[in-house]
Formats: sequence, structure tokens, C-alpha cells
Amino acid sequence: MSEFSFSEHPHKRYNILTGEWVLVSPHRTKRPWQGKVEKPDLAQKPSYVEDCYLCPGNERAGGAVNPQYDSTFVFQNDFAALLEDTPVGTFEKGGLLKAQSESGVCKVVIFSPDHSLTLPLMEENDIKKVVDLWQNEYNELGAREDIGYVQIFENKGAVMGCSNPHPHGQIWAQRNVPELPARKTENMERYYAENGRSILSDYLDLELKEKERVIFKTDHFVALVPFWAVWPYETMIVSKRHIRHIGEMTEEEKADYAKIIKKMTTAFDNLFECSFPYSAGIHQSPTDGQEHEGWHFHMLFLPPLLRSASVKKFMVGYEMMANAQRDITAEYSANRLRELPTTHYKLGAQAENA
Ligand code: H2U
Repeated sequence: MSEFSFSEHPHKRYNILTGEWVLVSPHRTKRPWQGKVEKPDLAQKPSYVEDCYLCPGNERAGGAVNPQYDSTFVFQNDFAALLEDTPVGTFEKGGLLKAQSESGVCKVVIFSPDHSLTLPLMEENDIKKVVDLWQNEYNELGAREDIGYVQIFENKGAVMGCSNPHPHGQIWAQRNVPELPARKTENMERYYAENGRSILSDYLDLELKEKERVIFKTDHFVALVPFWAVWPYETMIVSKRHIRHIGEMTEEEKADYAKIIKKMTTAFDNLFECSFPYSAGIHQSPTDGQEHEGWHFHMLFLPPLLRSASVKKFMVGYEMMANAQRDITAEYSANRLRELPTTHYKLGAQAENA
């Protein structure tokens, strides 16, 4: 029998942040693929849509009217999943039925007044304003006694359940630290206690030496496909400096963060020449009053597409019953994303037609 090679043989990879495994089956990528490849999406969307509940000056579903905002705009979600005035309480029966009350604040963050834009099509300066807003919200919500964790995220594309193409994201801030960030807290802090260094600083050093999973670097950030990625083109943006949360970012770092967000989302759109759907979110230290010295800021992009603008990966069957699984390796995905043009395909087409 030949020697084990993770580019050839089925294997499991370990996620050092969550403690979960993913099954990788690289040999399956040798299956023939003659599926469809769509024409590039070159449709020009309007900048303002009369019945869009997020456009400036329009009425929202709950009856409130948006101001004539000209940059970013944040408001309390009219259909919030968490409510501020929920009393603290627990429920327990025979150790078998357990419940705990949860309170919090849900907000909607509009990235731009222009309905036709998405992050990759926005100017870096305007993405920086979104980053500024995220920083303010993290600082303000996180300072509250009743908020232990602030989750900033974006659902993009109908396939991800996004309700409206107007560029926007959300913030859910709550009393207790939710599942995934809680698991990351445990693993990051154990590593820090044992090694005196952030686990992601050490991981980044290793990835920068190995190079094969790094997509690109800017002055202060690195974009890479994590060794343990589950989604075909899952990527992570990690700060080079060990910062625990967005509140610690300097002006220069925020501008650079906007730059790498634009680069990353442009590469995504260019991959299948479509507005690339994903769920993206920031993982950072809880705001529960503890120091969290081991926490290291990072952002995750979890896109569902696999082979084209419409062929997505399904997390079904074995994945639902047993374990996450992928075919193409993280190294293959990083290589594809790295080699894409740096100009957005739509902007390239505009330049050609000019
Ligand atoms: P998505 O990011 O998944 O598209 O969700 C948009 C949010 O906007 C959703 O949580 C809220 C919905 O409750 N919303 C309002 O707060 N006001 C509205 O007028 C419509 C949608």
C-alpha cells in the first residue's frame, strides 16, 4: 500500500478552533464533470427601488420610514429574534428538559444607499465606513452589562436566505455567548494558557510558511482557506496582529481590513462570474466582562457554491447524520481563488464596453 497523502486519500481534518472534524475525499474530484457553466451575470441593477424596504426614504415593513441616509445606516430589526426586556430565568425538569431565557438586541446594518451595489462593487473608502460602523456597534453594545456577545454577520444571496438584494448585514447582540463562539473561546484560551501565544498567531505563521492555503495578504491581514474548511470555498480573514476584537483596530488597520474585504469578495464574484452568495461573519472576543487574552479576531466567509453560479454543495445525508464532508481540498480552493483576476468581472466588462 502506498503512503498516506492528504491530497490523494480520504482523511479527516481537525478544526483547532471548534474541535470538530471534517471528512475530506480528494480522490472523488477525479469524477468527470460535464455539468452546466452559466453565462456571466452582467445585469445592471437599479440604484433605487421604490418598494425596497432598505432604500433611503422608503417605508419599512413595520411602518417606520428610513431617513435619506447617504452612507451607512443602522436600525433596530423590526422583527427581532431577541428582545431586550426578556426576564432572566431558567427552566429544568428531571435533568431532561432544560431551558434558559435569552435577551438581546438585533439590528440591521445597511452598507450603502445604492441598491445596486454589493461589497465587492463598493469603493474601499465606503467599505471602511461599514467597518467603522461595526466597530462602533461592537464597542457600544459590548459595553452594556446585559450584552455578553456581539455577532456581526451578512447573509448574501437568495440561496442563503437573504431577504433583499440591497447591500446589508445584521448584528445580533445577546446576554449569553452562543455555541460556536463559546467553543472557540474554550479552545483559544486553553492554547493561550498553555503556550502564552494566540493559537491563530501560531497558525498564521505556519500557513505563511506553507503558503499553499494562503490566498493573499495585505499589510495587516491574511486571507486563507483554513486547513479544516468545510464549505468548498470557505475562507478566513485573520489579523496579523493579535487583536481580540474589532474595537482594538487602528484607523490604518480598519482601512486595510476594508481593502482585504474588497479583494476577497471580488475574487468570490470572479470565481463563477456571479454575485457570489455566502454567509460571512466576524468571530471575536465576548463582551462578558472577562479579559479573553487568547481570543484572536477573524472573519469567516461560508459560501455554498461548488462548481458554478447555480451548482451548490448540499450539507445533507452523511453530513446531516454523521460528519461534515468535502471533496475538493482546501489547497485546491485556495489555488483557484488566488489565480483569479483582481478586477471585478463586471467592472472589467464595463471598461471594455466604454
Ligand atoms: P437578511 O439579512 O437575512 O436579508 O434579513 C434582513 C432582516 O431585515 C430580517 O431580519 C429585517 C428582517 O427582520 N427587516 C426589518 O427589520 N424591517 C423591514 O422592513 C423588513 C426586514
